Amino acid sequence: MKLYDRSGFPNAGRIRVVLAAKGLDELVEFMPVDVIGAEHKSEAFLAKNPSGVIPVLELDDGTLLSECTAITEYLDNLDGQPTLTGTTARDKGVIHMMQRRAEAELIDAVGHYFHHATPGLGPTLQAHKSPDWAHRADWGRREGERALRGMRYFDQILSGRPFVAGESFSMADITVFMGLAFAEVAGLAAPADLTSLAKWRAKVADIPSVRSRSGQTLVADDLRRLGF
Ligand SMILES: N[C@@H](CCC(=O)N[C@@H](CS)C(=O)NCC(=O)O)C(=O)O
Repeated sequence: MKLYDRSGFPNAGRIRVVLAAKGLDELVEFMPVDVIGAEHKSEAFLAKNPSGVIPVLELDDGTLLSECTAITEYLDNLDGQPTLTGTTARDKGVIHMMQRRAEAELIDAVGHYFHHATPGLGPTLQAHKSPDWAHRADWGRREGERALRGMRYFDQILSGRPFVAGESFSMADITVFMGLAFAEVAGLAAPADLTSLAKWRAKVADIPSVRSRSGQTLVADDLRRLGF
């Protein structure tokens, strides 16, 4: 399998945690994509994923999988023993519901804020992002507010259960965890009064598959090179 991604990016990080959790690193060839140079907006990359985002998993038979949820389902079910996506109909339903909320209300909202209300990843990529800057910047700021509301929602959820989708660590926890790390880099740190969220975050940071990726600092190295 080939994984088109870039170390340190939040959605790429979601799949790298999944690979660690499932012990699959050795089956994967990592194919770095120059996101800052907008390689993922090139014709060659758009042929792999028309949405123009990483990560993309290319299977040995040439099948192309994009979208972290789809990639996670594939990787988690490869050995017939899913641990991150649920085993019962009920658990699968709840995990997918929370995964979608973690995307829409947190990690994607942070991404929209970062790319449209801040200089994002610099001018080469911004040319693909904000052709109508003023309108987009306003939308981006509202997405930032949405992400902060999302954090408050997950804090409330985590005040009543150990993990985002219930009793067990799942792909929804990985998404919220990466969403919070991305938010911090984008300047949207979680408010200090969200104590359930903070306790859960410290617990998740210590789960071996998550801890094993902690050296791959989220976006930070690339941002430093851009002068942030
Ligand atoms: N819904 C997508 C989101 C992927 C995504 O936003 N990836 C980011 C990297 S963390 C990206 O490629 N950003 C570049 C861009 O938006 O141009 C997924 O689940 O894979």
